[in-house]
Amino acid sequence: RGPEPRTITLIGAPVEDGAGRQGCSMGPKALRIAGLAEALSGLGHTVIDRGDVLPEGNEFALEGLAHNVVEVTGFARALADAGESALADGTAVYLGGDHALSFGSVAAALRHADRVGKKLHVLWLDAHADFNTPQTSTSGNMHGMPAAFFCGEAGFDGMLECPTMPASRYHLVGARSIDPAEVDLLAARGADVNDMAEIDEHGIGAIVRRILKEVEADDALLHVSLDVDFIEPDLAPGVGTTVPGGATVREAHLAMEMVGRCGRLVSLDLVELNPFLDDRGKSARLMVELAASAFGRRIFDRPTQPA
Ligand code: B3U
Ligand code: MN
Ligand code: MN
Repeated sequence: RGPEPRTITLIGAPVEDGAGRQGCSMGPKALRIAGLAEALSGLGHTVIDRGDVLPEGNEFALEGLAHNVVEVTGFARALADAGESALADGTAVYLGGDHALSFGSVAAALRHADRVGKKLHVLWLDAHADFNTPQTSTSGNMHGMPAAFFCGEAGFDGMLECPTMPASRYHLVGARSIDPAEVDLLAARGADVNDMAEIDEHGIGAIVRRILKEVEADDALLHVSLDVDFIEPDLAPGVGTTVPGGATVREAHLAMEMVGRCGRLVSLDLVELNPFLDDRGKSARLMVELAASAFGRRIFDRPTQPA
């Protein structure tokens, strides 16, 4: 017996202009070669690969420090539209691409949630908070900014049409590198920040269970954003921004299996995979396995959400 069958649209998002180094544009291809579609269809889901999104032309500009605004905005707008139509039919998986793709993917989820009259929660599995704005960023790299955007911070006016969400529904798990200005902003907005120390103290199961209970209590939809650097660099070397002390394969799988059992996942980002830095496809394959867990792969049937 497998999970409830769903329609899953794969959306290639070869954006690399949000990151400080090149290579993430090859991510969608690597995830396909690693067997993403086959892993999901093997669970009984209907998988539609709609190919890679092309960035929309624009002349958008931002004040402050933000590199490649036109490229990132072009992808964000195209992804928001592609994602929104995919969510009308079921669920979406975004094949990144750097984390700037989440300007578009979360915009799509927020538009969809608005349309069906539900709240959206976002589970952000990442070493970083990605909560900078063009005013606070010291790198100017836009992959460090999407969460600030969809939580409604100022500084992104006119970039992309979408409802925003309160930072209390932004659940960061795995954090171990947050800029000082981000720390202040996250605290001021009441974001749900769970750092590695918290994982060590309580276990990732307890943290994710508490988050999913909040999602349940709100009768909300869930978007999950999985950054390769959430995982320990030795286990997933294919990423440009490694930070030591990351999640283990077991911790990452447990988090994703719990997401899979909760039945509220509407969209999943697989981001920051840089095949140029990977070790024989190891990180790509791990991302595929984790995606399968999020869509219901389990080792043995047991009751939903253990206490
Ligand atoms: N917070 C830093 C570093 C960073 C964020 N996301 C990644 N790196 N991948 C910044 O550049 O905003
Ligand atoms: Mn990130
Ligand atoms: Mn990161």
